Amino acid sequence: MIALTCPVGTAAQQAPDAPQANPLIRDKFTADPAPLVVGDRLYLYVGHDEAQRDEMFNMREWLVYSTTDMKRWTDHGPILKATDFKWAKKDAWASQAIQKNGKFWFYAAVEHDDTHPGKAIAVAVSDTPTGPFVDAKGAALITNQMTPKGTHSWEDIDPTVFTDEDGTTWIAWGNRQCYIAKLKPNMIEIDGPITEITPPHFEEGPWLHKRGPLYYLTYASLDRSKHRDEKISYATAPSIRGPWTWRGELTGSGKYSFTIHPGIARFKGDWYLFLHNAALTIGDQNGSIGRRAVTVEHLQYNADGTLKPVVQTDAGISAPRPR
Ligand code: FUB
Repeated sequence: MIALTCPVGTAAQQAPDAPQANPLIRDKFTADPAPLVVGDRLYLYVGHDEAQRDEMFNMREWLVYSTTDMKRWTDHGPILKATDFKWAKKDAWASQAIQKNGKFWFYAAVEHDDTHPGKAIAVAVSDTPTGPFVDAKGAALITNQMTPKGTHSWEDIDPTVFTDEDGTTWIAWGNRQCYIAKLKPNMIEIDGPITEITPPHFEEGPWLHKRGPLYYLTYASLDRSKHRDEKISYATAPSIRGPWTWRGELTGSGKYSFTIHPGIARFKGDWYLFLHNAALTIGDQNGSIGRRAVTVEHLQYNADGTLKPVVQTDAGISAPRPR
């Protein structure tokens, strides 16, 4: 484990020097940020973008970073490869980790082998947030075949996990269709039916969280009739079971990026929205669809629980929290 003064990496001259400025990680391309708060530390799980030239995605592993002050980040290195799941072929796509029963459970999208063609959701487990993580099930938790209504093979991606006040953990996921199901207490099996909850313009990257009495489903959205690139939208509900009310767009698109991906956390009393864009250049490699960079912005609520629109900036949280 190497302690680094953040932003992590060698290309810090590309953006404002403030330690909290965007992008957060500058020596590697990273995407699909998923924060997890454990005690006084925030862990940030990301996919490692390694696309060469005009390759679309080349993502082989997940990385984790952590911070105690949102200024200095520690690089804990890779925690797992897609091929550590013996039944998976490739594609370390979006993930989220959660703590339960004294263990850390890591849910992630991968490409299944030919026994279950299409994308699938894997679950790994560790005694610590930084690993080592191992396949917790020896098989996919969710396969493309479990959601037969879907129209394409990459429908079962982007898991988000959330434990409700009664102790039940829920998993939501999807691309074009958004699904939700309960997890059994063992965290490696679905409990009961898979329900579709697709909100308007849902594309991918759902993120579940709760504040006060309201549940939030935040996601990458794409109104294909109007826009070329994804934005972030959200819905709220009085219960994890819904009904979900669409609240519209939360952000614009990530700079130069077709995709965007929300990850939300409350840390030391403040709320944060993690995202990615494609504005980072490393050496002669520019940002692109498969070379993204994670960022963070302040997240603010209105008195009625709706979210204030978030403007993506280079300054990020080095700028004062808006009031
Ligand atoms: O990073 C690969 C895929 O792109 C993710 O699974 C999606 O959310 C999108 O960011």
